[in-house]
Amino acid sequence: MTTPSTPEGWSPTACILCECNCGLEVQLGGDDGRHLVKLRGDRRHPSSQGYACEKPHRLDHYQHARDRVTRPLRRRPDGTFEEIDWDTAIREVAARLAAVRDTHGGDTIFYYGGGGQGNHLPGAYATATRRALGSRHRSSALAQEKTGEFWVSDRMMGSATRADFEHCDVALFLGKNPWHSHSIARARVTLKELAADPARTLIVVDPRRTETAELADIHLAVKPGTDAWLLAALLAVIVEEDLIDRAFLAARAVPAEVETVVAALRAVDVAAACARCGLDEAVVRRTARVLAGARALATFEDLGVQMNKGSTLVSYLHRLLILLTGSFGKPGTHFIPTTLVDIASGASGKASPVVGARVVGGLVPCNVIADEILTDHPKRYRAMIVEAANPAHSLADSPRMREALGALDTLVVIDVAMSETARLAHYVLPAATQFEKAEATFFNFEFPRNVFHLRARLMAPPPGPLPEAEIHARLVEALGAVGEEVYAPLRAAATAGREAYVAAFMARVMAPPTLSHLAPVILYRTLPLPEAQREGAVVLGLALRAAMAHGGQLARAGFTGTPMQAALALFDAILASPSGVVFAVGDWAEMSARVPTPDGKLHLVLPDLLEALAAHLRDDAPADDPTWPFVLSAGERRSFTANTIIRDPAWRKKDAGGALRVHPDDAAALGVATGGAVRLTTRRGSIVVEVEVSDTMQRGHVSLPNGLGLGYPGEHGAVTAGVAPNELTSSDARDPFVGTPWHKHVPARLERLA
Ligand SMILES: Nc1nc2c(c(=O)[nH]1)N[C@H]1C(S)=C(S)[C@@H](COP(=O)(O)OP(=O)(O)OC[C@H]3O[C@@H](n4cnc5c(=O)[nH]c(N)nc54)[C@H](O)[C@@H]3O)O[C@H]1N2
Ligand SMILES: Nc1nc2c(c(=O)[nH]1)N[C@H]1C(S)=C(S)[C@@H](COP(=O)(O)OP(=O)(O)OC[C@H]3O[C@@H](n4cnc5c(=O)[nH]c(N)nc54)[C@H](O)[C@@H]3O)O[C@H]1N2
Ligand code: SF4
Ligand SMILES: [Mo]
Repeated sequence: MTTPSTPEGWSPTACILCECNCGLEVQLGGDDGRHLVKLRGDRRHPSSQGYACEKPHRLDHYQHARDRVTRPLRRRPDGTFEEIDWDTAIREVAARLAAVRDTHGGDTIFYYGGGGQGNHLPGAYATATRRALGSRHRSSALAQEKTGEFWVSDRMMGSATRADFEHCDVALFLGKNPWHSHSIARARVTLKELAADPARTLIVVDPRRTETAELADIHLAVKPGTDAWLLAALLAVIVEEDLIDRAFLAARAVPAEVETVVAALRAVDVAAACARCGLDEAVVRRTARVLAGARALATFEDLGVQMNKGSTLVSYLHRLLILLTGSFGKPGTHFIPTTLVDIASGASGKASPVVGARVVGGLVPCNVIADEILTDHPKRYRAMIVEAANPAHSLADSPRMREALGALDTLVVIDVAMSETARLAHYVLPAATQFEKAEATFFNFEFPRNVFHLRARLMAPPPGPLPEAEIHARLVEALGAVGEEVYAPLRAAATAGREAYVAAFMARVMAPPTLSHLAPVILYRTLPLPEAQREGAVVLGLALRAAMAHGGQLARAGFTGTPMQAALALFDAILASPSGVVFAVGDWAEMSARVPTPDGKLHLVLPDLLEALAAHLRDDAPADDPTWPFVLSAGERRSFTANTIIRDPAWRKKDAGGALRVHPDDAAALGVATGGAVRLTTRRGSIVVEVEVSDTMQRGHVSLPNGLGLGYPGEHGAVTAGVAPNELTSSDARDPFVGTPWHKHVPARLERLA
């Protein structure tokens, strides 16, 4: 095989099932030597250090999926697919997309996806295809979860932040269950350490008694959807009892802004707010004191609040909590990560062309995509490229999403499997799996030592599928955007060594008349690399950019000299480190100098969100509509869920049916027991679902897992395990600022089956 391995045949790679991308070691075997037969955590991986949860051990269900796409497919008029060869596929896809561009404008070609939890290089290469087509609008899953947080954080702190849970003394998880969903390195080790240490406090805000809440010192079981009330109450107590970190704010914030926010928070009626979120005022007050009294407070908000009513307001109040307690810029608190790729931009750009929705970080809100297509507006999206994503399943209101995808002139899907989205495509282009090409981790948010992992492929793809880098290179070439006239001189320069190559690349590609928009493909075609790492070519471009932007941090990690020297040293280290490398070393003391707001200050006042807070406090509409006595959280992370990355339900060792969790009293009232079934109805749809009676739930709150309800060809015909949550969600239930969905708060009804 093609990657360095130990004498016992262990080869380094990474888990692809959540953003942590823990380093793994794999033994290949089976009849064809291509099965992932044994997997274990890789101790040499600098951030996961041998850690792995239960999910990756059966990754062979991904590598050997029965619904793998192995040849390019073209849809026939009757809806069935025929296999075509790559030359035909590339020629026809390029011609169809070029026709859309020439008739309606490149901005009517929409791009969705670009990377899942473990594969991020497709999005980088797709930039070249998009630019060659003049496509401007795009989106990804981030625009249905994180854009609210990014947007407020960008305005307040100049960047998204992450927190240092390893060194905090107080940890707060807000609508986040890291025991299962992770998102921080070695999550369970860190959580257990927090729980075991009497000097440290673990606080969890979650309506459900989650696995993380079980470990917590303080579990605030809010009523679903009332986090804004809780945060307002916590902040109000901190202000009322004068627990704010005045010294920190004097040095870092604008005094008038502090006073404005303090005045706004004095208006909160703490007792009333606690009543709204169903919590005992004394407990909330005590929690506020613990948060404000922390030596170092680390916090994390996630989908429980980000996919819920008032999500952007909660993100704002959460940021106020971070700033008023001075929880930024010292060990154990928040920091601004150094990344090789800026995927967490909160900059607000041009509105979406049809709906006029706010675009954050260049991403159109997922919940308006169908509206951007199903209209006769001249600038509606006419064509779409979907890559490494499954929007027909993962976005709100699947029936309407299917209708929208079906209304496109051209839908091209680049995927490894015949996903729900691929089934609607005009062309399906089969991709190599993440073990058949080089791939990389972009969600590198550690601090101070930040890790980048380029993993070599474990095996060549079988005949048929191609790495996305190759697919995009062929598309860009078929569009006539670049070719040998550019490649040949760069290949010639490369024979004189990498420095000569970079000099030629800078002169021909990055200097005017620039070809920088095609740089990923040009690098892929011309930079000599070992076969097993070929798709890593674009990383050289990222290293060059990082050396210019973060020279000091690269230098501390040992990559010194001119930006070009540092970038080449870093790139060599990445290629030579099959288990990942520390590419940047940050410095807490520098964190103050690095706040990238225009005036270098932290900003507490966002007038639109202070207004939203005031409106929220005035709102006395009854929270409950008797037509819908239940709140459904649609899409919970559980032990064996990983979005739709593994489609084979046999992968899942627990909770095979993906049951609806229901409180014992609610189950008793319905006359249903674990394993029984009920009818679950929302404004959008109605389905029959298996029940798991669980005293971790509150009365009136039910939850469905994420990523289930996939059609899969089983050994004896098609199988579907569980239900697809977005058959039940509505796209208009969304945040007024950034359009993020309220998937965790779907009004619902349960009925006993006849
Ligand atoms: N096992 C597994 N891990 C994953 C993934 C996966 O599919 N499976 N997916 C990854 C991805 S893409 C993401 S974005 C992350 C998401 O990670 P999380 O956000 O942790 O995942 P969820 O389970 O969707 O939601 C978290 C919690 O929100 C709670 N919640 C529901 N309603 C409310 C509410 O009103 N208020 C509060 N405070 N909490 C509420 C739920 O009870 C749940 O425990 O997980 C990542 N990790
Ligand atoms: N109701 C509800 N909906 C949700 C959520 C929820 O909590 N509730 N959670 C949301 C969240 S946070 C997220 S992140 C999204 C995730 O949803 P999406 O971003 O749509 O991602 P996945 O479902 O993981 O789909 C990944 C696709 O990539 C394919 N794939 C795997 N490997 C490769 C590869 O190497 N190359 C290519 N080209 N394709 C590959 C898989 O076959 C699959 O079709 O779901 C969201 N949807
Ligand atoms: S924490 Fe995430 S990346 Fe690590 S082994 Fe588990 S699923 Fe894989
Ligand atoms: Mo996500």
